[in-house]
Amino acid sequence: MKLIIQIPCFNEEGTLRATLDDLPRSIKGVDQIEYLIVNDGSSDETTRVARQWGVNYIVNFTQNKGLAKGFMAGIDVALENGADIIVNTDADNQYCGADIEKLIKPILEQKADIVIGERPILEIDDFSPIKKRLQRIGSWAVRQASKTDIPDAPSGFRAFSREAALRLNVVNDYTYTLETIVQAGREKIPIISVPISTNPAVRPSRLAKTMLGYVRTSMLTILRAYLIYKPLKAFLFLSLFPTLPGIAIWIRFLYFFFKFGGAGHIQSLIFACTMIIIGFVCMMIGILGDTISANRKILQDVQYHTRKQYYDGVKIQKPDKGEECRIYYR
Ligand SMILES: Nc1nc2c(ncn2[C@@H]2O[C@H](COP(=O)(O)OP(=O)(O)O)[C@@H](O)[C@H]2O)c(=O)[nH]1
Ligand SMILES: [Mg+2]
Repeated sequence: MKLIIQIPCFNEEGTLRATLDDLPRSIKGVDQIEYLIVNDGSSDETTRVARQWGVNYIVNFTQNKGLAKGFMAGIDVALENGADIIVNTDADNQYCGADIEKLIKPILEQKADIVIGERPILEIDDFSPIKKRLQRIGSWAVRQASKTDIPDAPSGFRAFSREAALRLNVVNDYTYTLETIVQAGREKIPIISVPISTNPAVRPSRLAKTMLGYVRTSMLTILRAYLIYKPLKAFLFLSLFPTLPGIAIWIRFLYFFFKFGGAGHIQSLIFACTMIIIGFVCMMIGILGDTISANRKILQDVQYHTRKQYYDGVKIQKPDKGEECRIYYR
């Protein structure tokens, strides 16, 4: 059983060493632990710190591509190097290395394929009351979109089984955290949550530079993830808003037409027809989205089998050369 712990980094020379030092060197039930960092175009000494510490893999982006792309690139390299379990943690030492054992336990016991670390949000002093409330609302929205019961959706402390990692798909550029939960819930990948502890913050958040920007991007990400999985339901619901009033006004027009011999109310008729047409277009978009979504399921299945064949193949072919650090340029 091989565990690869990956850390996405963007200019983390200040905190990376402490984060790496805190990671476990051995865990019961795991034969081998390796360490991977994704350097997302940092302009500081992140890579040097990682090499000096002795990480096994560095995925290097020459320019900044965002957390979601960094996360997926790390997953690819971990799969290629034979990870049976992949843990993601943050470079600012927010999470406790000792909790990794708790995080991977449900995977070792085959009770889940994805495990999310649940932070004690209400007890974190560094989070303002408004941030705590927004986190609660955001996690609620993800639970609705994903039909899961995950309490802390934006948590970056998570474990994935190899099987779950082979199925992961992230299309937005901003963050992987929300979309992966929606995917797991909608595709019935077993996902659970375990309580974890956190360390005090050492620097301001890089991802949530402004609260408003963070909320807007998160909401768009959740909405987009939901639309990918449930376009028909979403657009049928949306189509009710113009269609129902349109039909009501149209019936009113018919009433006057037959009762008073057809004079007047032309504006009402035009308005009613416009509303009904808008509703119809919405419905058609839903049907189109649904067909595209069926296509996506087939593509995803093909992608899963291709990935499985490829990564399981290279895993067997690549003997451990005992190199101290493999660097991947992406
Ligand atoms: N790959 C990548 N990682 C990033 C980027 N911005 C932040 N991160 C990493 O994402 C993790 C979480 O970032 P942080 O600022 O602590 O966000 P927060 O704790 O969610 O508020 C850290 O490991 C960062 O280094 C980015 O642009 N690209
Ligand atoms: Mg952080």
